[in-house]
Formats: sequence, structure tokens, C-alpha cells
Amino acid sequence: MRTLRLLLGDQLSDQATSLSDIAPGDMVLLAEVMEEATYVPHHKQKLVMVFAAMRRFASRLADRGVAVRYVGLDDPANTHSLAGEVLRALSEGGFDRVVVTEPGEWRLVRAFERLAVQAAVPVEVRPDTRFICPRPVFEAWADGRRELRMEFFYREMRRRTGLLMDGDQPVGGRWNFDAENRKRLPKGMRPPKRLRIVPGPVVQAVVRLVEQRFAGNFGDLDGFDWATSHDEAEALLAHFLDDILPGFGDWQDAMKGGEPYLWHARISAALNIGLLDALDICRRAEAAYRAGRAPLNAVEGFIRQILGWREFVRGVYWLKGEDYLAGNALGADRRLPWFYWSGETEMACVRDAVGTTRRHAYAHHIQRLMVTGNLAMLLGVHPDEVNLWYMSVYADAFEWVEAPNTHGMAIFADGGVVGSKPYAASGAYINRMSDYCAACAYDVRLKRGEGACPFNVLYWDFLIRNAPRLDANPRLAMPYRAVHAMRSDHDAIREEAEALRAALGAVVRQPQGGR
Ligand code: DLZ
Ligand code: SF4
Repeated sequence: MRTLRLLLGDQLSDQATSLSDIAPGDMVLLAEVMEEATYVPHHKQKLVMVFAAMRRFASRLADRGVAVRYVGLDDPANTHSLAGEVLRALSEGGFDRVVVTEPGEWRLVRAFERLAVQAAVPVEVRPDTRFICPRPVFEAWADGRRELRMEFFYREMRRRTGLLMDGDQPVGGRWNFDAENRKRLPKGMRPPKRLRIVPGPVVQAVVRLVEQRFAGNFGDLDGFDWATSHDEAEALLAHFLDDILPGFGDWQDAMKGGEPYLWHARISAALNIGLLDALDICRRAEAAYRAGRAPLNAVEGFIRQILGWREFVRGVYWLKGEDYLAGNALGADRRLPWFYWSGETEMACVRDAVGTTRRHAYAHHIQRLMVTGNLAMLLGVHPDEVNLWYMSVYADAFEWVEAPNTHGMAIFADGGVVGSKPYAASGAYINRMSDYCAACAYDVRLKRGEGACPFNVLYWDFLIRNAPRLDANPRLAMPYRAVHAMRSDHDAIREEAEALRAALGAVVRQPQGGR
């Protein structure tokens, strides 16, 4: 039995199930293909990271004596699809079956189903065991529940893994220490210095390739310092656990102009492409707490992101099926303003979030949720445009994780599958959690009129406009009391918001197909 083992660009792990029973005579296929490089217009750094990590992982396998078939983007025979490359390898003969680990999005699930029909040998798709919660376990947990709530799932996962547990009780007597994790940065407080990963020859070669072939894509390449090997990812993780984790909890939701990383781990991209292991990360964070090197609010908050949130969104993505992204619960119908790409806006918070995104293919969760996501939702931007942007611009974006986070959590287009309420906020929230407003052309204290922070009037307009859908939500009872108390202002607010939407370029979208 000679097996062709297809390994995707986000499956670069020795634990990949497609490699588990590798035998002499087998071959591992990795292929750089235009179909994957263009299904969304990826940030240049994301392209470099994926291609460089694929090349380095292929070398690592080859060094260990594994036969590798590596198809480069510039290979003249390249068919430019993953299925095409499998068929081409099969046509060159000698394989009895194809094995692949399940991909991270429905588009490729369907492509591999078609491949199985076309191929002359069996195509076996195996579960992706790099996640802590197997899909059947999530499905069983979700079965019969009226609502899927991360917090309850997370507790199950704590019990299942024993992470941060004292017997059957949560360490510290509480499951969740989030109430302690919403601090503003004290004035003058400097975030820790970050480890910089110096690009080696493989990265440099791929940078040249991407500059040449994807010159028009979004993003700078100058500051590229993503991990593209297991050793680099390990260095990033160790640096985080040793030097940064202790402050992660307190300032998890804080934002500061010109500071993209603050106390965030910046390991999501390496984790999502297979260079790190989720359970190992959680266990090592727990060990830091048990050894007294990091406080519980930091460690619990960090573990919850991986063991709770990350596993939960992945479960939701597969559970809800491929129609999940077709939902548009709030009837959003606007274009994404151009400044999401150019960064040219007077809104200091948005300018910083987009600038960081362009320079680093990264922004942290509060920038994504409460600045760019919140604004897109308040403006009523169509979910297809918002999803396309998030999928494109972040190095860690793969559909299983992007879709529930953006479509569900950030813009509530799923009507409440992921979150129990829309995360809509006025400028007051951004002002409380950042130093942006002091340096902004707009005045966050002005609710309306010339020079007022756009988030303010858009926030009230959002609530008024969506009252038929959201008024009955108990978690929005407080803001809706205020909405009802200002009934005489509703028309003026709606008019002003509409003018603002037009001025910002959030114009009504012409109907078009999906992505
Ligand atoms: C993101 C990406 C890119 C840019 N290029 C490739 C590629 O050329 N070959 C490949 O195997 N994988 C690539 N990937 C990752 C895939 O798009 C990813 O596996 C799917 O989106 C499923 O998560
Ligand atoms: Fe953002 Fe409004 Fe603050 Fe300006 S005033 S930084 S637009 S929240």
C-alpha cells in the first residue's frame, strides 16, 4: 500500500492525522496553488507566512527521510488547485490511496468530495485532532440546547481536560475572572518589549515571490516577523509565558495608539497553521500559574481564549454548516468604506486599527471587535464585505475561526448563535479603554452634530433602526430604555446617521453574488 499524503498550508504539524501512519514508500504532497492564494485577497504577510512555513516544514520532513513532493507557485506544471495537484501526482503513478486531514473550511470539504469522485484511488479524509474538542463531542454538547453559550461549553472543557481544576471545582472558586480583566492602561505604562523574529533565507525568498506576484495585495512586508517554523513559534510562546502572560489579564481589553501587541500573545497565527499545539499551550500556562509565575486572572483569561473560545467557535462553524455565512440577521446592506483598506480616516481609533493591520497583519481582539467590527455593524455593512475583509487582512484568519468571530460575534449577522447580544458600543467605550480619543479630530463627548464622534450617533441610530429585532433582548434592556426616552429625537438621529454613512462611504450595496 503506497499512500499519497496531502498536507495543507495550515496543517504543518507532526501530529497531523494524515501523517500518523506514514510508511516507507509514501509521499507527502505540499502545494502552493493560486486557488488557495486568491480565494480571498490575502494580506501579503499572510501569504509569506503560509508559503514560508510550508517550505520549512517540507524541509524538516525531508531531513527526517520522508519523501516530499513540493510544488512551488512558480512550478510551470502547477495546476493551481489542491485537488488538481493530487490528481497530477496520482497520474504520475504508483499510489494506492490518498490521505488528507480534514480542511478548515467548507469550500475545501466540498472540493475533496469532488476529488474523491474523480480520483482513481480511495481518498480518505481524517479528523483534525489538533483541536482539544473533537467535533462529535461538540455536537453532543450542543444537541438539544436552545442556545449555545461559550461559558457553559468552557466549563465542560475545563472538566474534560482538568485544566485549572481542583478536583471537580474550578481553581480559585470561580470559572471566569473576566471582571478583573477590563482595566485601562495607567498613564505612562509601557507594554513589554517583544521578541522579533529575524527573517531567514526562506522567508526572504518568499517575500520576493509575493512582492512580484501579489504586488497589489493589501499590506506591508517590511515589518514581517511571523514565526514560520516550530522553533520560532516555540520561542514566541516561551517569551509570552515567561515575560508577558502576567500582565495579559489586567490589560486584555485595553488599547493604546501605536502599540499593536500590548500583552497579547501573538501566537494565534502559528497555532492556526499547526506550529503550536493548543493543549500544550494551555498546560504550560497553567503550570506558570501553579508555579506562582502568573496570576490566576491572567492565566484563566488566557486559557479561556484557547480552551473555551477557540474550540467553541470551531465547533459552531462545523455545526452550523455552510449556510452559516449566508445569514444577514440585521439586514445590513452597505458597502465597506474604503478606509478599511486605505486607513485614511479622521477617526483615530480606526486609523490605528487599520494601520496596525496593514503593517502587521494583526490587530488584537478588542480592536477587531470594538473598533473595526463595531463600526461595520453600526454602519450596516453587508456581512459578505465584512467577512471578506477579516479573512483577507489577518495572518491568523482561516474560515473556521474567522466566520463565527466576525459574522457572529462582531457584527451579529447570525442573529445570536455565537453571542447573546450585538457588541454595539458608542465612542464612550473606546474612550474608556484607550488613549485614542485625546488625539482624534472628533470629539467623543459630543453626541451629535458637527465634530461629534461618529460612533455616537451611529450607535443610537443602530439601536433605533434595529428596535424591531433587538428591543426584546433582555441584555439590551438598559440601552433600549434610553432609546425610548429620546423618542422625539429619533428622526433627527436617523437623518444625521444616514448623512454620516454617505460621507463615510457606507453607501447602499448593489446586490451581487457571495464572495
Ligand atoms: C492560506 C493558504 C494559502 C495562502 N496558500 C495555500 C497553498 O498554496 N497551499 C495550501 O495547501 N494551503 C494554503 N493556504 C491554507 C489553505 O487555504 C487552508 O488550508 C484552507 O483555507 C483551510 O483552512
Ligand atoms: Fe474613535 Fe470617536 Fe474616539 Fe475618535 S472620538 S478615537 S472616532 S471613539
